[in-house]
Amino acid sequence: MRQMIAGNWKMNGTLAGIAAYAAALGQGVAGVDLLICPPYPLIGPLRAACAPGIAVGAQDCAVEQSGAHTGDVAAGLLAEIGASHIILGHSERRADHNERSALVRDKSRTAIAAGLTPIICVGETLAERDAGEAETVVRAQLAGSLPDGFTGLVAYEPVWAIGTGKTATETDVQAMHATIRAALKKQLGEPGETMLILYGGSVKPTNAATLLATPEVGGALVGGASLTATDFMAIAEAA
Ligand code: G2H
Repeated sequence: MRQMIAGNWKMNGTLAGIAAYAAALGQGVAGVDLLICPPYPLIGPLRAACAPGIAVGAQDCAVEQSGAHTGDVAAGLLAEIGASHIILGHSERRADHNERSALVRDKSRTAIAAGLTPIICVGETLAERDAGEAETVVRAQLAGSLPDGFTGLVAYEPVWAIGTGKTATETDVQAMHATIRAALKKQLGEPGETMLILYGGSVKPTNAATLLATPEVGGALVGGASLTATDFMAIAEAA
């Protein structure tokens, strides 16, 4: 199965930097799906600058389809300007904006109705892991965040490994991805058997090959290392 390497620029990137970044990605890497999720204002310009085979996505959307919601952005508009995917339920949104799994599930329904493919993020904090609750927390997030009949991707991002330089060990990743696979099969039936499960959390060129070769890892969600096109391409080449 083809792996996906997705870049999450978070609140980084400039309009001035788009052309050089897109040029460095070129046609991407054969056999690997590439996706870049920049801040909202850069989605259209990045879509225009990148080769058609490189997907562009968003990092969030409103739960409503339209209306009086100042500052929010509609999923339909994101699709109209060229987004094909959308990250939902990232731990930074769960923590900074108090997003609960029920909201992530509703946003996912809105995004799918607009034609976007969601990447739903789940992951435990260090305190939850230390308390032996990592699997319970992740299972609960999956149960609460994925709507019935969900079609999309899941990303496992242990909160303690995000932007910290700490990466989960191969053993941690393999165990949690197996837990997620079992939960997806139970929750979704047959589609859950092949749904891609990305790993995210300090993925970089030096650890990508090991992580991407781990059973049940269907690709990577890359934050910091996606800001430099050469690092992002090196990760994609490791897939
Ligand atoms: C996890 C990841 C991308 P980083 O948030 O979603 O970021 O690779 O910087 O840990």
